[in-house]
Amino acid sequence: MSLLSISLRTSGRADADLRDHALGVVGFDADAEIADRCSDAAVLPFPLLASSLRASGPVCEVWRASGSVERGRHGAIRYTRSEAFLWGRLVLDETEFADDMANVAQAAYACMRDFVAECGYPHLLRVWNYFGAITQGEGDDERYKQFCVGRARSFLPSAEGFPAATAIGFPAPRQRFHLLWLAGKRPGMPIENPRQISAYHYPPQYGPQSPGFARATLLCDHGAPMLLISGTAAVVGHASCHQGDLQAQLDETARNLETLLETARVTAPGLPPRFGAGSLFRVYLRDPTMRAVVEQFLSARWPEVQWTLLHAEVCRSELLVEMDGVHGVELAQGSLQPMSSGR
Ligand code: 3EB
Repeated sequence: MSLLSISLRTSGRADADLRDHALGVVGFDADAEIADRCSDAAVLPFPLLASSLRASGPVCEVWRASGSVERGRHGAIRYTRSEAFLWGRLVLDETEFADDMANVAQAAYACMRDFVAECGYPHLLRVWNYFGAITQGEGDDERYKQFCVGRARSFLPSAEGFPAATAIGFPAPRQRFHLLWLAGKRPGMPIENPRQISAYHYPPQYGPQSPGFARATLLCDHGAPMLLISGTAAVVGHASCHQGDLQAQLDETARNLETLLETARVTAPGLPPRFGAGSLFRVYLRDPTMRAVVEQFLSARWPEVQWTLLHAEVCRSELLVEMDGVHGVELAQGSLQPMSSGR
């Protein structure tokens, strides 16, 4: 049994039970319902374009850990912890940092780094970075590049390496900076993709500071193996491919994801060989009018996968789509059942 289970559900099904058992709940857009039912839910301001649930209303991801959980606050951080994992988040107002993205990232990462060390979950496994206007600014002043600079000031790789990560822009011009993470008492194992140069080795044309993340984190001493997959796009080597061609970028992204899974299975043959019911993806799409193309792609390539499709901006302006997610998710009875009593 894996110690984490993750599922997608309509917000209406996420009831008060979540308060006691969920490690993290992630809602999208202005999901008043989930915010109301579960005051600890992280609601990310990405418009939800569609989901594998084909529900008309809002949906949320529910991350559950085995055993009981405890919630708390530490300064600006809100966290939930279980025996093995710490789920945390932090939202900073950019105006308090003179709108300097490097300073925002530096402050957020210092906070996260100190907190996970202090509270005994020193191994960062997965990090999500979300902020507005991600490609705004010229040359090395571009906000994503400045984010990489600030992150690196507060964050060195640990003995095992970098965590898996996502850095994606809200489609609105400027929002607060959201940092979310999963940390563990025990380390995960970073996995790289042989089709791609490691991001931390990207050449300087992508910014003065190469991005500090691994392509995935493999959890294998936590029960059944699980793969936490970083934001993945149509990048081969270090170059963006298929400019202006969404279908080709989707294909290339899928090849990257499948190669990553193949690579992880060398170490963890117990991971299911294909993306399917035990996989959950977030798909970030730059142009919301193209959503049908993505929906069609997902249902043809991975009909069983659970997904949300979000309107968002990828950190290189030529990239039209990016995906991240988890694979090897527990499909025990219960994770497929609604949490409230009635169906
Ligand atoms: C890429 O492959 C796309 O800076 O944390 C993906 C995942 C990307 C994480 C990050 C950036 C980050 O380089 C961009």
